[in-house]
Parts: sequence; C-alpha cells; structure tokens
Amino acid sequence: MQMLNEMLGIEFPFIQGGMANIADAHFAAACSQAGGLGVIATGGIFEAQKLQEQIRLCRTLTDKPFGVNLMLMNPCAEEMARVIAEEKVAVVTTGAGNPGKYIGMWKEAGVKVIPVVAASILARRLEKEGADAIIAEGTESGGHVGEMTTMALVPQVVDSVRIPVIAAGGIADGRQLAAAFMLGACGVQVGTCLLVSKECPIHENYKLALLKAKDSDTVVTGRSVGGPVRALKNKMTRRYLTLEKEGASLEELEKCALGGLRRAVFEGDVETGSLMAGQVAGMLQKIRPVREIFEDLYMGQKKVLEAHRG
Ligand code: TUI
Repeated sequence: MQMLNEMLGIEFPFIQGGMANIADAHFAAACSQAGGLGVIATGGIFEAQKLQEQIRLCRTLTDKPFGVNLMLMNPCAEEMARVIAEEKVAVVTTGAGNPGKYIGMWKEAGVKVIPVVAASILARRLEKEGADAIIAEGTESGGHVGEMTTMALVPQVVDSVRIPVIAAGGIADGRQLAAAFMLGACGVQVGTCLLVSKECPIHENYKLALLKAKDSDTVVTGRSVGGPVRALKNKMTRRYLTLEKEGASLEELEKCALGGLRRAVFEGDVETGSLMAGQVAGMLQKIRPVREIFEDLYMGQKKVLEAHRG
C-alpha cells in the first residue's frame, strides 16, 4: 500500500486538519515545514480574495507542499473553490458537505482532491466522481462532526473504496496512529494535538484549557438543529444544551453560539467562547513545536508496532 507521505511528497503521513480561524498561512506553512501537509482553513474566511492572499503568502513561507481545506457550508465556498483551482494548490481537502460539483475543475487544474466524509456512502460517490483519496473522520474529532466513531468508520470506508483512506478523529499519539494503520488507513489527519503546538496562533487561555481538559470534557452541541459541533465543555456549551433541551428556536441557539469560535481563538474567552476540540484533548500534556509532535507520533507508532510483533 502506498503511504500518504509518498503520495503527497512529504516526510510524515500526516495532514493538518482544517481549523477555522486558526490554520492561517503561517500555521499551515509551519506544519508543512515540520514534515506534514499544512492546510489553510477557510471556515473563517468570507472573501475569496483573502484566501488567494493566504495561498500566496504561504508560498513565500514554505517551499514544501501545502493544501487548502474548503469548508463547504461557507457562503463563499464556490468562489473559494475557483481560487483553489486558479492558484493550482497542491491539495484540497473539504469538510461539512459534498464537494462533488467542484471535483472536475480541481482535477483539471492538477489539484489533488481529498474530501472528508463521515460515512462510507459519500466516500463511494466521491470516488466515482474522481477524488484521489478520502479522509474518514470519526465523531471523536473537534468542530463539526458526524455520528460514527473512527474505529467503526475507517475500516468500512476502506472496504467501500479502492482509493487511499486517511483516518481522522481521536488520533494524538503513537498508539492511535498504529491503530489507524491497522484499520487500513495510509495516513492520518490530526487537529486537536496541534492546537497545543508552539506555532498554533490560538489565545493562551485556549491552550491552557486544553492542557487542563480530561477525557470526558468535550461535548457536542447543535445535534437537534443539524449542526453538531464538538468543543470543550464550558458556560456556553451548558447554556446551549439547556436551550436545545427546552426546544429553543434556531435564532436563540445561533445567538448563543454566534462568534464563539472567534471569541475563543482571538480573545481567549474560555467562558462564552467555542473551544472546539476533539476527545483526545484529555491526552494533551505540554506545549511543544509541531516538529516534536509529529516526531513523537511517528516514533511512538513505530515502537508500538515493533513491540507488538514481539
Ligand atoms: O468540517 C469539519 N469540521 C469543522 S468545519 C468547522 S467551521 C465552523 N463550524 C461551526 C461553527 C463555526 C465554524 C469546524 N469544524 N469536519 C469535516 C467533516 N465533514 N465532518 C463531518 C463532515 C461531513 C458531514 C456530512 C462531510 C460530508 C457530509 O455530507 C453530507 C452530504 O451533503 O452528503
């Protein structure tokens, strides 16, 4: 099986998850420089020209391959899809929807297309439409999530398609990376473990909340309105869940969550902000450079698999 790093021409078989308002050109370049595939997130960009600037800036910061994550629920998704093709970005990953209608345009421009799916039915469809690989993301992840766990999802996607599958959700150390390989993945996408990297531009309060978190400290809000989002438990998530239970209107729910991610990322408001994070938040122990996080993941996996072979 060809590994993700060989497929993309990078050192480690790791893709950085697209983290809205966090993964800008500087962070993506840092992840690419550290040997993974850095990815510019579009969840917090609302002008196609801003994305073009970020892509061009990233090119000045690294000569290694990097990608763009297109958040499909973004109102500017269509224009940004065009920018990704025009700029001939090496790789596009997508999230929160079906990118089918853009695949032809991206392939023509030579962009490698790697959509995120939360179930195998969409993986099969996107393979037929020309996707180069699939990211199977379990509900352990942070941010917008599906229902299936990584453990159940990854092997079922692997059995459903012939293109390479990348595992995501619940991966922060060598044991979990080894497990992802055992499930048939050719690599992994990681997000939460990078939030506590030195290079990650989130507010210090957000990082400290992650370091303090225990295994059961994340929760999913928004299930009742078709917008499930996993984040660290705080005053905002408690209020949101209460409102959901009381059958509050969509308007009230939106008011509760409005601007929450930006408040967490930029202002360090850990009370009313949305501290998006995956279930592995409880495993995060210290702030380290991205390079060290990647090396530990990879070396940890090697050790685990060697010990297992006996
Ligand atoms: O996209 C994500 N995670 C995200 S996007 C995001 S941006 C944001 N979200 C809420 C508030 C503020 C900002 C934060 N986290 N992950 C990839 C992902 N995609 N997870 C699940 C899916 C998915 C779900 C349904 C992919 C396809 C899908 O298909 C439905 C269909 O149309 O067939």
